[in-house]
Amino acid sequence: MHTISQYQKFFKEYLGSQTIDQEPKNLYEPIQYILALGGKRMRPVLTLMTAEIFDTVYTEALPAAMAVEVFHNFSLVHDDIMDAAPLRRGHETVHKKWDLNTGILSGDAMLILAYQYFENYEPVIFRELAKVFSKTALEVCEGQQWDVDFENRDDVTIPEYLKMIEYKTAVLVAAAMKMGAIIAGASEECAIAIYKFGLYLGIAFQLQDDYLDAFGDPETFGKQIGGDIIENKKTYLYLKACEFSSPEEANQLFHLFSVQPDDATDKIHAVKEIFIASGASGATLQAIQEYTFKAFATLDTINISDSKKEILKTFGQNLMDRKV
Ligand code: DMA
Ligand code: MG
Ligand code: MG
Ligand code: MG
Repeated sequence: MHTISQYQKFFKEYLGSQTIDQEPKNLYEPIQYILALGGKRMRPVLTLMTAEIFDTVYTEALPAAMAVEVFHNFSLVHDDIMDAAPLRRGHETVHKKWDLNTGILSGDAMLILAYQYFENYEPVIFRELAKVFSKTALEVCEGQQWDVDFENRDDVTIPEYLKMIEYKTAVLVAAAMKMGAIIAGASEECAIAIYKFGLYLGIAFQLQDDYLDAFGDPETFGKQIGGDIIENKKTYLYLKACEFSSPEEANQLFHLFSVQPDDATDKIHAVKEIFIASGASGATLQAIQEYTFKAFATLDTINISDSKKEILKTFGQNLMDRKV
């Protein structure tokens, strides 16, 4: 087995070898731009890693890993439009650097491009990968729709929030792993178990994404701190703060989330104070741990060696400790 940084390196090389050199460049330039900016490459690394866990060389999984990453970037470009985000990976978002239409169309082009990578596989595997991909893509779109619908609702519950992040985020993490298992010819039972591991890990990942959106270090985070607060996102932090607050504090929070000031600095500051004072930030950190450990518990049901389980645990542990 390889290390996480080796997988990252393999994937970077593959991505570099796949430069899309096509005319016209109207859409390919923004696609190259967002893909080259990189990020953690968590999802493609999971595809490569899972293929090796089930005893196949990682190179077999490179096209599928690429499909996963290109799809992820489609969802990010659209997400940044939906979230009115100015920054991604420390750089201007695509719709800011170009314009709204370029954002929408280059995102859509990436969705198609992602699918084309499956043509590297023989028909039986192709069909299975395509099936997972379509299901996942539809679920991500559904989850993203809930996310924006929730901005305008004040009765969102924790189970609804968890379902929403399962759809918008966790299903892709899970699918990235399942694709690795499919390529390796793992049993149906193993593919289901690894999917479940990915779902829990993905939920922990999004909980932490929401936490870092408020409490991350602006120097390293690469996105605008407080973006979720500006957009009135009903995150775990917000929902727990409502649950734990006195009626007066909950009212204050409710009021803060019903205004859209030109300068959001004071709003962000006040909301973060409530997140901390109410115990919501602590509860979120605890939930991140809980879901990471739920992921680890599913490993007991998979018939792989202890050293391979350790590799997946290290991966989960690293995610839990991340700052970006
Ligand atoms: C994003 O949730 C989910 C998808 C499917 C891109 P988010 O808006 O919190 O993501 P980010 O913080 O990266 O903008
Ligand atoms: Mg979003
Ligand atoms: Mg966003
Ligand atoms: Mg976020």
